[in-house]
Amino acid sequence: MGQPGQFKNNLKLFFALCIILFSTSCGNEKEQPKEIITTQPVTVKIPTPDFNADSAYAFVKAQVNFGPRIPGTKAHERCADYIVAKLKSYGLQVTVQKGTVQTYDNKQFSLKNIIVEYKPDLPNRILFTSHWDTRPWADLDSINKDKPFDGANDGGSGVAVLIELARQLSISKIEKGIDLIFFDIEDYGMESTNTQYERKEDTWCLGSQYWATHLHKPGYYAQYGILLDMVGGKNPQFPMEGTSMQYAPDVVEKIWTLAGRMGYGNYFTTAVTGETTDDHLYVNTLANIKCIDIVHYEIDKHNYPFFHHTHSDNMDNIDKNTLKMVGQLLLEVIYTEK
Ligand code: AHN
Ligand code: ZN
Repeated sequence: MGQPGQFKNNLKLFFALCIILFSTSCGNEKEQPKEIITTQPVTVKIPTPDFNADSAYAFVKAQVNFGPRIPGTKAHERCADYIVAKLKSYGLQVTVQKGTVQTYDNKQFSLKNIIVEYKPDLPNRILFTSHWDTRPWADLDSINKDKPFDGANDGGSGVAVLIELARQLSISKIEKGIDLIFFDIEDYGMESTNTQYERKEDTWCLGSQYWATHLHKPGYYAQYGILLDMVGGKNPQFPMEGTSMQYAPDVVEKIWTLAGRMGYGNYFTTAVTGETTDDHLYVNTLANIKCIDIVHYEIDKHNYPFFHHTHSDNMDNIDKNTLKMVGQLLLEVIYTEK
């Protein structure tokens, strides 16, 4: 509350201010700079482009049309050629890493990890990955367990999102190092129900294990990586995956917060799964690069979705809206990252 004396003082202050204002607005007119010069650099955010889900959908279909991309088959070989040719057609720098691996059932396969380097000379890099091979058997189905399946989602969807991302990068002006790695032979692993063999760990993800122990560039480093696995299903759930939470909780936090801000919070939930084995495990443990997994997982069933490693993993269960959501999220990651 004010007192009578203070009112007088306030009045004096008012007149003093009037005099100052009058003198500065009239007397010093010629000395005033016309523009305000600040020392702050002006940062203009490049608007994030629209991820094209129709393109991504077409890339899933093109892969499925080759037939199951099983190591050692013609379809596998043709699909590798297709991915490489597509990426090169965008004018991007593409490297094919070749190697030989042995599977748990003692077969030898030559593998191809397909690598895109966007702005290879920039030191700050983000890595995006997915596997492009498909599992040789629908062993989680109730029928025809020994027959192959289309792998539209498990194999097809992640690759399709990354090809569309590559296309977007090729027409962008973004000053950020980005690497895309399409890992081979992820899905030739031993199921836990297979009692014929002794151990199951490390029988999966042979392409990523090979890459992590034979980096395409010595000392290769990325700030973090994001793995896509089964990102094309209807009404998906992308909970926080346990292995990602163990090795890269800050990255999970960041990406899920961004997804929430984009309105995807109903799909990118904060439930945490158990630790799963997927390509990101070896990026974390063998290459020492923080990597998270965006993977469709049904938290209530403690399992992958119904189509996983079954004959239902076909085009009928691919949803453009899901491809759009995941693709747009990755573009937003790229366009907001410093
Ligand atoms: C295991 O079943 C141990 N890993 C499965 C990772 C995977 C396979 N994701 C898709 N296909
Ligand atoms: Zn699989």
